[in-house]
Amino acid sequence: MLTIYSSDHRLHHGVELKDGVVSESFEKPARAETVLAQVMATGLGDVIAPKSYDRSAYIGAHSERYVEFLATAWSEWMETGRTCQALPLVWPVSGLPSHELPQFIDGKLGFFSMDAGSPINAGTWGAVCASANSALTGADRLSTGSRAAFALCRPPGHHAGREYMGGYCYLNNAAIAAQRCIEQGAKRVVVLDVDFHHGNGTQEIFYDRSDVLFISLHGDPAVSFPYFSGYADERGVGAGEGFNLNLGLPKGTAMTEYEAALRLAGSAIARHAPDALVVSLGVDTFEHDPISHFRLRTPDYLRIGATIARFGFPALFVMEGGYMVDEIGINAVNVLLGFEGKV
Ligand code: SP5
Ligand code: ZN
Repeated sequence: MLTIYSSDHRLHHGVELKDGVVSESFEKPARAETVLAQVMATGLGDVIAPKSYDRSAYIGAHSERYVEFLATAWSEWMETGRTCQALPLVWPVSGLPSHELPQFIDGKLGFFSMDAGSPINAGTWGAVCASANSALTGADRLSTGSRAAFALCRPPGHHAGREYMGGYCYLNNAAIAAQRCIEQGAKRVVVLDVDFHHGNGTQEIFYDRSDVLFISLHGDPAVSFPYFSGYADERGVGAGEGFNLNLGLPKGTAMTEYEAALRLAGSAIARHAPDALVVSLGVDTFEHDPISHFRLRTPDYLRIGATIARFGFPALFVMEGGYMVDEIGINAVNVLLGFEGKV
């Protein structure tokens, strides 16, 4: 299986508010390095750099003004004389009267975010573009007949909505790839999200569409980030009604229950009969993940990959979360090896 990877991910090294203190984010460069090292060590296949894409390739999943904000936020932040990373601190929640776009960067940061998990610094936009371009390059491989590809994206993308960043995400790589598949001729696409967290951004982007079916397996939002989406009654709207499937799972979920949910996903995928399957591949479902609470073990990831292969559709794997850096490589690549039948 081909891997698409850019060392430009290193340009982004974010901070995170943890227990009242700003410190290094769980979402750090070593994550992608560890996955790449495991791709090489297992001989998964060739590794190539992403192609370049025009910004217009991100529109469709995102609004133009949001992409413009991401591209210019750091320079606007610096113009105010600050050199620390830019973090939002105020949000237009439903009880506040104005949802107009502010002119000042502090207001814009809140307007275009869902949380303070996506800091912006000098290298963020460069890394974000390389990440999205990796997913686009993978989508183009599928469109030209490949059975599978792995976009080793960093930063991740599935929490990013049409007009907001959050949860370590900026551009929604999986949604951008799914949209690219449609634009390149796919009639139907499925995005299957196996990251521990609900893929709220991907859900939002395709919520009113019947061509892209979104399925997410995740920690019950009553007790898990992102808390405000991921429930079973979120089934899509308008033409998209019935094309969104949320499978929330309780704390402590292990492989037996996880596989049952994956089989349910498989039935829904078969009914949709997609031309391409985009897998939002997070391995924060791991038993030792520092921010999650499922109990999947390293060999379980081989079975997840084998199960996805049995669905029988061309698959683009897009890297999302996974924060146990020592094991993120073996767990992520196990899914890919399982898919390839190399078990
Ligand atoms: C892509 C992805 O997996 N994003 C996840 C974003 C999660 N953000 C919330 C992190 C909360 C961390 N809580 C720390 C608890 C440590 N015991
Ligand atoms: Zn996650």
